[in-house]
Amino acid sequence: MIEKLSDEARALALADLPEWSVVAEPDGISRRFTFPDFVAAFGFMTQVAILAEKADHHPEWSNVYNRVDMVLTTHDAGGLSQRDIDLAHQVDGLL
Ligand code: H2B
Repeated sequence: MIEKLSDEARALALADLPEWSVVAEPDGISRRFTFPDFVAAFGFMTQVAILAEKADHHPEWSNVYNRVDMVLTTHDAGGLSQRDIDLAHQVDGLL
């Protein structure tokens, strides 16, 4: 069973993810992505979907035209876990 990160591990991990913000409800991290248009935004979402499915770890997200809002949280852990940190790095690597 995956566990929530300790406060210490969380602080360390977030220092390496400067574009991500902590959100309280659900306990996780969020980032807004803006693209030139819908096609670019949806192409990004397609790439993230492939990564997420491979990792069996899925974002909470929404899309409005050229904007994608993403929250990473681990339902199985009830909050932020290493899986979210790993996926955030993979997502950042797509940009
Ligand atoms: N994604 C996220 N974000 N959190 C989870 O706890 C989670 C998931 N659990 N994707 C996975 C799927 C689980 O439901 C399946 C059965 O492995």
